[in-house]
Amino acid sequence: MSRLVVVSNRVSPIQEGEATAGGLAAGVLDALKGHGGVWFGWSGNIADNPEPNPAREVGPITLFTIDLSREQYDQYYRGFANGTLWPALHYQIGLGRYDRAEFAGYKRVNDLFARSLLKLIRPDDLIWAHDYHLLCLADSLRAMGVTNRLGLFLHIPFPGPGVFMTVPSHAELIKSMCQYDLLGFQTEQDRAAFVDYAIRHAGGRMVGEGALSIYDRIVKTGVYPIGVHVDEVRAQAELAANRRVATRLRATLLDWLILSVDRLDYSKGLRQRFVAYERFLQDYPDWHNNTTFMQIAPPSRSDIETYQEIRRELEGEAGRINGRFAEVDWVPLRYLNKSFPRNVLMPLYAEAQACLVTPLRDGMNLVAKEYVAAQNPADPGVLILSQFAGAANELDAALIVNPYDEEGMAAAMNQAFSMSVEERRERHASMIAVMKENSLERWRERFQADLQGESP
Ligand code: ADQ
Repeated sequence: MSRLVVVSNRVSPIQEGEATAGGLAAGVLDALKGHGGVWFGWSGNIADNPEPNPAREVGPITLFTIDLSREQYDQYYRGFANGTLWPALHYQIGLGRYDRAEFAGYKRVNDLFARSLLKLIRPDDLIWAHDYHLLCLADSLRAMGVTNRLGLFLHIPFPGPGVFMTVPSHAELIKSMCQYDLLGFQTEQDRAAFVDYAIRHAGGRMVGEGALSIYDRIVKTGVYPIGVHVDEVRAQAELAANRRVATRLRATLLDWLILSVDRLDYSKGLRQRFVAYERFLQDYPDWHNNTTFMQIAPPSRSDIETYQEIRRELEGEAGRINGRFAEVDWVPLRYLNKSFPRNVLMPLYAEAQACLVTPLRDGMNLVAKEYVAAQNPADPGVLILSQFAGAANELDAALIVNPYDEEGMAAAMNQAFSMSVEERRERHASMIAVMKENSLERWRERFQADLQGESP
């Protein structure tokens, strides 16, 4: 079996034996733990004269990191990746910007990653890159003569060509992406959108299941919905040692808790969700004095202006809604700008009778899956899920809502609280079955096997 080399923007600061973070980090660590391998990426540090950091061994995994200069960080990370690609790929074209110098800086950092990798890789290594930060990495590696199998998994959506083409460098990006051997997407909609662009605008043609002939090469495309460790999440949610914060929370609550957990990001639909909760309080007054909506949303990317704006806006909305409805003994909305460790978060999920996961767009959304996995199967809570989260393709037994429809979301909250235990159990069992099928193990096994050129 070939050695696996994982490349992602950030390498998580992991320690052996420590509970790991969600999503990408957990999946990558799983993949590397089995047979060992290398994980390469940015350290998260900004330095005046960036140098590669000494390698670090964590069990069978070797971590290599590099620092970035302020200019590299500004152009690559803050600029093109998060100022241009993130909004465009989430269909938020009004929030994006484009600057040629930032795109050039993005390509230079992809080149820098490639040059650093060149010193680490062996001829038969499998190289698995992650996400929108590294769309041009394969192009850089090929230009340096690398012939290894190269795969990219895109964690976020890929939009229809009409939206993607609003990024002025769209043609160059697609050409670079086609230097990978395998392109993995979260949903069929994302894969189909990429293929649509490739065929209609880049001269590609299908030559087999998911395979494109394009730019004189064959590129495979596939759908790999990322999952969670279902049993591990439930075990964490139940563990008495993890439940201290959840128990404190319960002691302060009235009867009903609706929970939302997100990074503070405009793609997550937080403003629309706050307004929908206000609508729920307005249209269904029976739930006054016994319901709490708790939004956990630690700031992210707070040095980008659009992120500062959404933060200001939400603080205003939370104050306004509480001002309108609160009583001396009832605060309807609690807004927490902080993050919780996973072992604390899982019991909080288990405490909530409903979870609102209503992004305007999301590649997958692991909070939705973690919430379902954390529930007690005998008395599970209800997931209210946006139709625009990748997770809605699998979790169709959730209450599916349109995040732009505040009345519809308010009605779903009312329905969740009024649902019989039989119906809640039935919906929950159906979602657990799908999630066990599409587990995190299966995600990485399938991607790795396809990259290697074998079926699992
Ligand atoms: P994110 O946009 O970060 O990830 P999401 O999948 O919801 O979104 O969350 C990733 C992880 O972060 C989860 O495991 C969650 O528990 C944790 N997390 C989120 N908010 C938190 C909070 N407030 N406190 C503590 N932990 C929190 C990107 C894509 C998603 C895709 C993932 C994985 O945007 O669509 O599902 O990658 O592919």
